[in-house]
Amino acid sequence: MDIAKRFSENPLLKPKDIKPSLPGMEILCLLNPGVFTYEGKTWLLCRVAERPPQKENSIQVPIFNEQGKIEILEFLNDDPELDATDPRVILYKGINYLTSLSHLRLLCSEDGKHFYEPDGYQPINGKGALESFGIEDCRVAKIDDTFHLTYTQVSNIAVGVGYMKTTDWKTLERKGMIFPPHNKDCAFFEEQIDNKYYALHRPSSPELGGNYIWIAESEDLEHWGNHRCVATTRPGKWDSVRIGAGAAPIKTEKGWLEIYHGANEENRYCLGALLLDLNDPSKVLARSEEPIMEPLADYEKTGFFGNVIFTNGHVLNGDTITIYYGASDEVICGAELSIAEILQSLKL
Ligand code: MAN
Repeated sequence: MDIAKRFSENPLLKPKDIKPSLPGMEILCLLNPGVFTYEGKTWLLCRVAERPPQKENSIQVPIFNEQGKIEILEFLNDDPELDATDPRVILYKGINYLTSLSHLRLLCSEDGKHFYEPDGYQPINGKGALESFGIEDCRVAKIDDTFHLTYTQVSNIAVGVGYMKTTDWKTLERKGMIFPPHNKDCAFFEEQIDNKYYALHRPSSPELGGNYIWIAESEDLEHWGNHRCVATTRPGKWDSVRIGAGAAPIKTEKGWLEIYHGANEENRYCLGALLLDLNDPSKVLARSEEPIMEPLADYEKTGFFGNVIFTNGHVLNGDTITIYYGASDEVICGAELSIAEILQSLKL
């Protein structure tokens, strides 16, 4: 059952609400923000997906070249070797290219509903060979006074998890890839358990296994080990093909509550919850049978890639979780969920 209370102001942000990062680019999608509070405001670290204006007979694909400059690749629509059936990714001569290039952009708000770009903060761009197709879907975990950013690094050779950290959002320390390919959807726990840091992550194992949520441990947040599988996909259910963690797990009396996304064969993305043991978070105590939120509103059902609700950020206030989410891979929306109601839906 969908138990989310959507903001009446949705969508809160659309591609046309912000400026492209460079002249000659257009914003195709504004989506999947990491969320944090800082200096009394709510902040979104948004994924901005850009591309050059398209031509009638060809697809223009932007990438970062070795010099860190944007270069445009062109694929003719009538080329028999081109497969452009997925709006997000094309296949040409056996190689995948993304149709847009994503960077991360900071927006903030006094009321959590009206967001604007503050002066003095730079967009965060991909850098180096492992980010030549951009950076995406950043989670922000706050531990002490440091913000830890875990995000998807995309390039022609890999999809993996990158890590950077900051205390002031003006200077970033880039730490490189912490979970090698194929991996994404990495969320750090915001406190240690038994003197160890933990992270949820989502490796993909195409031959045996699948797209499952895993957990790992670390002493320093950079080097990860003792990987264990926490949850698998469930045939015949709403989360039958791929699952991935959202933002940092929420500590409750009953356990760590993790809101995750699950997709089925139709690429319909819904949200559900996992409850993990407080002392051993590799142990699942309960899991949503049905989604707690699913694409129902028009802006969630149609858009760049319809029938998608994807969250990787929230703010907490007592029992209320305000999630920010990408709808139809195109716009950013907000909704409130009650922790008590989620726990009740897990039939504890
Ligand atoms: C998938 C989708 C896209 C994303 C790529 C690379 O194709 O999730 O939105 O850009 O993976 O991460």
